Amino acid sequence: MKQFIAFISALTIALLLTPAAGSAQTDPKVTICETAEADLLRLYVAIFNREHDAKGGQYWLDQYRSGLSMEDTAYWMSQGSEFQTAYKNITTNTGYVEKFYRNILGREAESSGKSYWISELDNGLEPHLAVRWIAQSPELAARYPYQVSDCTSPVQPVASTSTYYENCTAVWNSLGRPIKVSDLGYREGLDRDGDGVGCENDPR
Ligand SMILES: [Ca+2]
Repeated sequence: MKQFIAFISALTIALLLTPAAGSAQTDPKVTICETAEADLLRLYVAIFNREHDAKGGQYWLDQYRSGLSMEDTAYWMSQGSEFQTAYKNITTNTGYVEKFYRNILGREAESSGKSYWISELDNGLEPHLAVRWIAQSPELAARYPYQVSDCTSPVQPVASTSTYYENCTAVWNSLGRPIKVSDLGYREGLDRDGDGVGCENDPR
């Protein structure tokens, strides 16, 4: 029954989390009380490829505080449409790892990390658990240094890494060129063929 309720909740939140076009991608209106909750917000970044909004962030914090493990949280987050859509065309473990690095860490995988995670997946690690552990890397913590507060002060957004381009027109207006995987604001939605370069053509 508990699993069923969690499933229904995940479906609900998957609908809630579908971002409206042009909506702000960062909202600080949640509070965190322990380092694990900062990890949870970074897991949110890793799964959804964006920072939390108030509703989504609070929902998953509530689930976690109700006893859902970080592993189960990663699982149920990954059942949402955003994760499923982002990875639906992936057919190999190499493909997963390359995309995890781009989406989560915003860069291409170095060879040692790439071969490590491929072998973990080859040995049966489920993709959502790879995301769960990559989300705990010091590298992601440095990009999203959410501060544990007194449980009442909102988490501050990470302005320097929250660059968001609604579409290719916004990319070209800002950069004057295509957006690369190493650029802040790169996301899969801007790079349909997934080659690491988005908005190849100036749409203006
Ligand atoms: Ca492309």
